[in-house]
Formats: sequence, structure tokens, C-alpha cells
Amino acid sequence: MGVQLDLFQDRGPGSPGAGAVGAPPELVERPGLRLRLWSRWLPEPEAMADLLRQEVLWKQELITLWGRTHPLPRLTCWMGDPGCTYTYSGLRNRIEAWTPAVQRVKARVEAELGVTFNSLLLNRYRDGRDRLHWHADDEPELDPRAPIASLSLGSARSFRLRPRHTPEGGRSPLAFELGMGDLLVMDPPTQEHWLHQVPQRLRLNDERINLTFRVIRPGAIRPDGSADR
Ligand SMILES: O=C(O)CCC(=O)C(=O)O
Repeated sequence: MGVQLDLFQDRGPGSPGAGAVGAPPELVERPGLRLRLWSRWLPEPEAMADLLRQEVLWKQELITLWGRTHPLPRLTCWMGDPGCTYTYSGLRNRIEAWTPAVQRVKARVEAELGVTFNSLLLNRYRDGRDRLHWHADDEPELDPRAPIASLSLGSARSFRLRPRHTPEGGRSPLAFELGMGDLLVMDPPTQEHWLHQVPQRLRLNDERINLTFRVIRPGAIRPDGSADR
């Protein structure tokens, strides 16, 4: 059943007032990596996932790799302040305005971390076939001094990390099951030294939504959308 948006205008799923922030996270540290994990951090994650299904403009983007064009294996939406263009894998994302539910979650994440984010990538994994390949969030327009805050809703999926120099086929040294309101923060310099992925899980039919809050440096973006380091 759909959720009535007008019921949640001031307080509701994701608002900073709905449940406490400030509990200590689990800290994971390795050479070149620092993660903070709050399990089941967001109250009412299913209600928030319902809101996001309704109010976000989900897109099926196409990317071109090695001269061939493919649909991205997930739905996405890029949200942010004006001027926060983001380009990855040759895809220049159109900025969508913050929606009410996302604004509430953003305020809650910011209250927890003491960081102001100006942009967000939303990923919607429709089922276990949707996935995200190995990569780091290290594009030149992203502020390398800022953390990336990743909030997961819906069914849990494996989130894996490996140092950049390890071969792709090997066992990932770090793996977490993320869903159901879990908040994972990747602190600098993690993106410099480690890659991450969400692999396929073919027998899974359920959906997962992930939000990664980021800090873009608008001053680094040229008029054509490319960026300077
Ligand atoms: O879905 C996830 O947990 C990760 C998303 C992510 O890494 C990204 O958008 O760069």
C-alpha cells in the first residue's frame, strides 16, 4: 500500500526528530580505509523506501563503454544543489531537486555526522540481477576530504571492498550485508586506496534502495561538465 506523503510533512520517517541520533558506530579500519557502520540506523526504513519509490524520478540511464552502449544494471537518480553536476562512466547526470523525504533523511544524516552534503546518488536495485561494478567514488568533482555516507533500505545486499591493487577475482577482504536502514560512512582516504561493489545475487527477487550522500566541489566543474582535480 502507498504511503500518504502529506501525513509526513513535518515529522515522519527519516526526520531528525524520529528516533535518536548519536549512538556510537562500529569502526572498521585497515591501511588506507576507515568505515563507520550504524546498523538499523534509520527508523521505519520500509516507510521511507515506499516514499522514495513514489517521489523520486527514477531513471534508466545508458552508459557507453568501449564503444558499446548498455543500460545501467539498476535505476538511478542524481539529486543536489544547483551547480552540482556529476559525471561518471561518461554519463553526465542531470540534477534533480531535493524531494521532501530525501530532505528529511539528509537532515538526519547531517545531524549524525556534522557534515553538510550538497548532492546524492540514489541507486535502486530492482532485484538480485541489478548490481554495481567495482569502482571508487573518486571523480575529480568530489571533495576528497569529505566522507561519503551510504544509507541502505529494503532487502540486504552484499557490499564488498578490496584494496585497489588486489586482483578482481579473489576473495574480497571486507564484506557487509547492507539494507534495512543501515548507515555506512566511508571516510577519507578510503576512496583513494579501496574499491567497492554490489555483486549480483541471482536468487534474490526483492528490491534494495541505496542513497550515497556526497560533497561536490562546484568550483571544480567546467562549463562542459568535465572537472579539474
Ligand atoms: O549500493 C550501495 O551500497 C553502494 C552504492 C555506491 O557505492 C555508489 O553509488 O557509488
